[in-house]
Amino acid sequence: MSIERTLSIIKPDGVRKKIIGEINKRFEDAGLAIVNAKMMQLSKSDAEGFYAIHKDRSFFNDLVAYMTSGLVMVQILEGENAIQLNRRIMGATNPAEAADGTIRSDFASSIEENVVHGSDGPETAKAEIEYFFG
Ligand code: IDP
Ligand code: MG
Repeated sequence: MSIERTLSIIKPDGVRKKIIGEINKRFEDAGLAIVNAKMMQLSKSDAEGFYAIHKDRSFFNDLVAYMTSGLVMVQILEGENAIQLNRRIMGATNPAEAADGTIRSDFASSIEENVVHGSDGPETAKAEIEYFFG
């Protein structure tokens, strides 16, 4: 284990639900520090580039429309084992499968509108932080 950084996004549904504070409290209570953050309105090309790995999936166009539907909070979380810890706090992609007490179990309305993004490994964390923070 080591001190890591990971990219977190509070997606447009999370911002609309006014749970930025609630979500960030969960990260901080778990020992993660928010070391950079910015509110953004993603453009279509921002969202397409960020989710390029999913470009051939049936849900890609819907995903881009959702991610550009309002402001997002893009942030860097830092701490011991931050990448996996953040994924654990978020819960599974599908809220129906997310463990009790996770963000997605508590707040997500569907497999698409699932409130938060988190990098899934060291390489994606590095690339995603670079994508938004240079
Ligand atoms: P993750 O966000 O848990 O890493 P991914 O499989 O990387 O999940 O998918 C990226 C995002 O695409 C999800 O968070 C969700 O918003 C959306 N998504 C994933 N699978 C589906 C699906 O089957 N239908 C609609 N949207 C999906
Ligand atoms: Mg993913």
